Amino acid sequence: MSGTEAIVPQHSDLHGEQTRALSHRVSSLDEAREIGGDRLDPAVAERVEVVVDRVRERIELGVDHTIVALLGGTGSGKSSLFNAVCGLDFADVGVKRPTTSKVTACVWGTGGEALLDWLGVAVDRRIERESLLDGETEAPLRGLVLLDLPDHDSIEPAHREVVDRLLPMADLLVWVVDPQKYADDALHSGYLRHLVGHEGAMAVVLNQVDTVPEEMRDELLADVSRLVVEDGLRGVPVRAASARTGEGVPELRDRLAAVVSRKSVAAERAGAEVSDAATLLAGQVAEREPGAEQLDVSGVVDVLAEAAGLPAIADAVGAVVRGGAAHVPTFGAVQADTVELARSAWWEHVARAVPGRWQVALREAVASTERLREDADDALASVTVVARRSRVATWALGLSVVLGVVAVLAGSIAAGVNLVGLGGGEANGWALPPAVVTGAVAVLLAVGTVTTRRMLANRRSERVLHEGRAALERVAVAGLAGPAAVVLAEHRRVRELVREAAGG
Ligand SMILES: Nc1nc2c(ncn2[C@@H]2O[C@H](COP(=O)(O)OP(=O)(O)O)[C@@H](O)[C@H]2O)c(=O)[nH]1
Ligand SMILES: [Mg+2]
Repeated sequence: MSGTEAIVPQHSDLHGEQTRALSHRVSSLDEAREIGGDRLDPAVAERVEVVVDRVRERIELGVDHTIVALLGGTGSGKSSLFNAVCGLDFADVGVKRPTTSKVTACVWGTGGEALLDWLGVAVDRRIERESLLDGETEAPLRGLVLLDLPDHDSIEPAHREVVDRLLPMADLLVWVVDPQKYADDALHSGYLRHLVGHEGAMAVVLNQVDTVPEEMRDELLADVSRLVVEDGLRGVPVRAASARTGEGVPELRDRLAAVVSRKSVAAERAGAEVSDAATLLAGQVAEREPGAEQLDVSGVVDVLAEAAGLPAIADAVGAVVRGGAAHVPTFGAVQADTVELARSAWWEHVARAVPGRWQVALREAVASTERLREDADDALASVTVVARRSRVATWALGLSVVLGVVAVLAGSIAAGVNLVGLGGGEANGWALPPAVVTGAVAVLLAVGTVTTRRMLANRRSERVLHEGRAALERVAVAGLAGPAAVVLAEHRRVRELVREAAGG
């Protein structure tokens, strides 16, 4: 068995489009349930799981085709019945078919190639039924794959294998017996007794009843039924037919049509179940996730910065550089209450976009108040707050004062004003140009130095503010926006999967 398992494809490989589509929807449903986890209402998750399991079981059998196999001993009339049901003359009648490669198949509709490949039906042993000429007469059998299997008494082990492979996928096994050999032990102990439990997918046809006198038919049918019951099979229908006269053939076709429609009803029901489960799941997610602007943490950064005294410190840095203050205060410890307020305001803004359990998940995912507070403190500690007066500026100002004094003295000499005993009280014209030049330089130097120092002060102040905010932003992103984005990405995935499960 293990040897054949390696080469036998999974049933899923054999299915047609309808089954694959349904299978994809079920997988989406299952994945959505799995990713959603405890963020879904447990009752909903459980219901979805039940649907997934049940529909998967159905999918195993495929929903595209209804597989019916005719089985029985040599000469019972399988091939003849096959032709009678198809209304074609395709299967070779009166020929022993000892090998499994000689399975003959008739497909109503199209597709099923993979299935027929797997069953080992040679390409020239396949025929498609249902042409335009048929009108609607063949419509009830649409999707049917009818198989004329090799004779079970021809080459037993190989045949057994075909039956075993077919069993899990076949919707109906029709055992064809004839009035001479219906009691054949090879049939009963070799096959029928092994099929207890599969009664729902079995039927027995007593073929060639045209060879049995009318008055003996009931008795014969009763005898066949008795043997079937003795095999342990209960509720398996036993019907008479004749491939030669056509008697019982319409009833057999009706039975096959019933199996086909039962299968398509089951497929439809499975599809509807998946849709219902998808609707249930859709109620567990929002129609969209909060956008980037809702995840923005600048409000939190504002509060943290204010609480730590960042703007005041930045101002103080500026003041020191300008020369108006002596020292800069240190960052204050951020209060837990303040952090908690900012944190919950942020969370509420983000979480209100998603249903309750996702809200809880978001709250659990983001950093705790304590954590945020500690991280904010650490982050601010790493911000470099250097503030000192510029020495160059101090020297430049000093120089401008000296130059100013020189200019005033030179001016007094020029004007002949006896300021400090210089110039002898007479106007000295030569001193005027140096006085004006020195005075102008002194003023320019003073104005330039003050302006430059103010500019430097602003720049330093802004830099502290910027660095501090950047550090706090990293904390807020790592503690709030980052973890929330992970939860919301999963929310998005669940939402998308639910949409796929719903069928587009
Ligand atoms: N009288 C009679 N002969 C039949 C009937 N069905 C098949 N046969 C004949 O039985 C022989 C074997 O038929 P076939 O379809 O090849 O049986 P298979 O070996 O089970 O495929 C052929 O000669 C058929 O003509 C039937 O309903 N009545
Ligand atoms: Mg045959």
